[in-house]
Amino acid sequence: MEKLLQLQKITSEEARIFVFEGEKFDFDVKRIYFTRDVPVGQIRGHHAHKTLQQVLLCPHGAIRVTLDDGLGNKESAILDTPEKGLYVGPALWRTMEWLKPESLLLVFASQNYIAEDYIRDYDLFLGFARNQFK
Ligand code: T46
Repeated sequence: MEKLLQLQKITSEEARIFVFEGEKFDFDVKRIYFTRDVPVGQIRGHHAHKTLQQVLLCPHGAIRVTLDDGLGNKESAILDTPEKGLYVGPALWRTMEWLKPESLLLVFASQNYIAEDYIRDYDLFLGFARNQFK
């Protein structure tokens, strides 16, 4: 379920540059956004998407991402280095816990914001997840 991706690190004079080439995406990126100014300890998410695909990066700080496929499988990954990305496909209930101050969650998404793509009720999500594999 969990798919960690490795960014290329380029160390140049007095800088490190992190690169994630387009062909590593399983989808065309339609939208990029980031979440910041979240207090340590706050847990966001608590939803799934019906179709949205994303790659999550934490270029600064540390964020724990937990994914639940609604079929009994739950996995967590700590994004605590700019070298790691996490692919998150559809039909995964996700939570993101801010572990360090000033942590930044950068999201590359396959489609524009569509409120109807969200499932925010866990019981509805369980039904959705089960139907996916019928
Ligand atoms: C995700 C995780 C990883 C908008 O009006 N437009 C937008 O483009 C977005 C992204 C959000 N919103 C509204 C919808 C909610 O009322 O802003 C509020 C908070 O959004 P959301 O519940 O999506 O926030 P997070 O931090 O729980 O989730 C975010 C992404 O939005 C979501 O797609 O999978 O990061």
